[in-house]
Amino acid sequence: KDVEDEEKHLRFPPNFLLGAATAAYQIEGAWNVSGKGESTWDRLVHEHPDRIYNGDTGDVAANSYYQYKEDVAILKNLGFKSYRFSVSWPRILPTGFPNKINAEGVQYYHDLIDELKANGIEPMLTLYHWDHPQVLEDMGGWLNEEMANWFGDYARIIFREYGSKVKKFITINEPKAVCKNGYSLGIHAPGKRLPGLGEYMCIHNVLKSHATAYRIYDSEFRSTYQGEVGVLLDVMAYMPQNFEFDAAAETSFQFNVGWTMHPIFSKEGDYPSVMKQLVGNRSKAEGFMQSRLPVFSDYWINLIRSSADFLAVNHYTSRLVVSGTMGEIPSHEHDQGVREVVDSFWKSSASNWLKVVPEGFRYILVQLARNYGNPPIYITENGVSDHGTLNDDDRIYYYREYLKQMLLAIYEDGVDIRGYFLWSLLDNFEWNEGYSERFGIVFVDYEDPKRQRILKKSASWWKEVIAAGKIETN
Ligand code: PNW
Repeated sequence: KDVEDEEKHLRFPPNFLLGAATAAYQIEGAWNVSGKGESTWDRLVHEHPDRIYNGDTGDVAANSYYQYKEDVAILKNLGFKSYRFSVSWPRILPTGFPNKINAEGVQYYHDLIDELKANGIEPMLTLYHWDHPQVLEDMGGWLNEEMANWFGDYARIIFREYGSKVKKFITINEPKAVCKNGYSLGIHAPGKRLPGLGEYMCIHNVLKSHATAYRIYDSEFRSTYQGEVGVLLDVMAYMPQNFEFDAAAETSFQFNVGWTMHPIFSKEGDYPSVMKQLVGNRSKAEGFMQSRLPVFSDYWINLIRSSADFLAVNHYTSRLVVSGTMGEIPSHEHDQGVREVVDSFWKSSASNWLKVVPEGFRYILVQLARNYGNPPIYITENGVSDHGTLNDDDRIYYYREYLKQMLLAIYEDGVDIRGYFLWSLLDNFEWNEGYSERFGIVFVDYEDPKRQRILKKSASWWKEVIAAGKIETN
C-alpha cells in the first residue's frame, strides 16, 4: 500500500498542464526595430550599464524575435503542452497609447501563437513582465493612478487581437517584485528609490490596473472567447523558525502575500487589517499625517475583489521568520516588525536570494489554499540558477524535489493545482545579473551571433518526465 501510494504520488493528475515559461525582455532582443518603442528596461540598461553585471543588455538577448520557430521546435521536441510568454507592451504601443498600434509587433505575436498552436502547444500570455513604455514612466508609471486606464487600453487591444487564439491570460507578472525592486529599492527599472512610499503606491495602482483589465475582459470579451484571466503572485514561503515565531510568520505572510492576495481573493476585499494597522501606526509615529499605505474607496474594493479566474504562482525559495526588525525606516520591510533569516543548511544556487527549500513549496501552496478558499492554481514559474553547465544535475535535483512537494500538496492536502510551468525554457537576460545566472533547461551561447541553443541534461530529464507522465526518480 505504501509503495502504491508513493508510486501514485509521483504521477501527474490527468490533464495536468506541463509547460515552460519565458518573458519578452529576457529573450526577444530586437529592441529598436520593427516599430518597437523604448521600454523602461531599454532605458535602464542603456543609461546605467554599471547597474547590470558586465554591462549586459537585452538588446539582442536570445534573439527569439527572429528565432522563435526554433524555440517552439524545442518545446515540441521535449513534449511540453503549453508555453508561457509575455508581450512587450512598447512593441504593441510604441507611443504608450492606442493612437498608434504597431502592426509589425502585433503580427509577431500572431506568428508565435500560430506556430505554437500548429505544434499542439497551448499559449499562456502574460500582458506585462516588467517592460512598460518609457513614455508612461515619464508620466509616473506605476505611481500614477492613470496607469489603470493606460493598462486597460493596452489590455483591450491584446484581448481583441489574440482572444480568439489564447484562452489563458495573466495580467501582471509579480506585483511585489515590480514594486519593491522598481519603486522602493530602485534596483530594477525604472530605478526609483522611494522606500516606504513607492512600493505601496505602486501595488495600489497595479491592483487597480489588474482589476481594470479583468473587468474589460469580463464585459467585452468573455462571452465571445470563453477564456480566463488570472493574476500572478511571486511568493516565498515564510515559515516560523520555531513555534515561538508563529505570530511573526503570520504577519510576514500578510505583508508579503496578503498584500496582493487579500484584496483579490478574500471575502471582504481590501488590504489585510494587520497591514492597515501596522503601517498606519508607524506612519503616525514617523510624523506622517496619513498612513503611507494608500486607502481604497469602496468602488475599488469591489472592483478588485474576485477579479481573477485563477491564481498564478511563481515560487522559488523560502525564508524563516523570527522576531526583530529589518530594512530601513520607513520601508515595507521595516513596517512588518519581523526579521527573515535563512537556514545555513539550505543548499545554495547561483543567485544569492535563491536557497533550495523543497518543503517550503508544499507549505506555501497549502497556506494559499487554506487562506483563500482553494482557488484553481497554476504554478507559472519555478526553477533554479547555476553559472552555465550542460551537466546540470543540481537543476534536475531541484525540479525533482520541488515537483514531489507539489504533488504532495495535490494528493495529500487537496490543493487545486492545474498546471506547472518551469522557469525557464532558455538561458536568458537575468535582469541585474545579466547573463551570469542561468535558469534555462536549454543553454544559449551568448558568444555566438546565432545564439545557438543546446539542450542541457535537465531538458532530457524533462522529456522523459513528460513522456512518462510521472517524475523519474533516477
Ligand atoms: C522571477 N522571490 O522573479 C521573474 O519573474 C523572472 O523574470 C526571473 O528571471 C526569475 O524570477 C529568476 O530570478 C522573482 O521573491 C521575483 O523569491 C521574486 C522572487 C523570485 C523570483
